[in-house]
Amino acid sequence: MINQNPNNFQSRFSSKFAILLSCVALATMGSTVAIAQTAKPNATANIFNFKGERVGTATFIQTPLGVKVTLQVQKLAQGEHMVHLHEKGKCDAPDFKTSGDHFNPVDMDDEHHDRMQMQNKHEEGKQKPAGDLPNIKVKQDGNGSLTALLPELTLGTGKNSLLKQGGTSIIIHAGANGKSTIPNVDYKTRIACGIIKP
Ligand SMILES: [Cu+2]
Repeated sequence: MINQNPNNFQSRFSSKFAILLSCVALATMGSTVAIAQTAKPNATANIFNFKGERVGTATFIQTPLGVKVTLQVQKLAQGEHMVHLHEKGKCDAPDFKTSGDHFNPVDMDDEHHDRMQMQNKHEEGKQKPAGDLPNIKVKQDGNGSLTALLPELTLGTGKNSLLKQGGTSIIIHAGANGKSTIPNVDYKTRIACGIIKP
């Protein structure tokens, strides 16, 4: 609409109001697009022991606070087991060494990194790898479950993503805190592995 009389207050007012309204509309559209782009896919991992038997399932859900992990296991030895996300999406039996080291990307902005260091210290004052979960406690019947939030990780894009190039995996160890659940097997032994997939 062309304002033909610039001295007409009402007309000037309404065209300014129209511009304001379109700004609000554009801003609203912009944030809708941003929300759509940050909505991340979920992921799962089927976990197998060295014999190829399925011993667990993990699901991964993106939340605004990080990745929420739900782990359920069965047919495992009673006791506490360490659980970590490892840096490669490979699970070659029997030792699962192809899963690589602990997943610990360091691609964080400084503020976030400082906050994480305050929250996440090991006994020795060393920062815990971003993909370390709490130990899972397996009952006498071989079942166990656990949920945890991994605030430094994402299912989106970038180095911190569980779905990054080359993938990631979830590893269950034979024991925790220096104690093994299996006689004559070191507590650090990798006893089960699952590739994390979208
Ligand atoms: Cu591990």
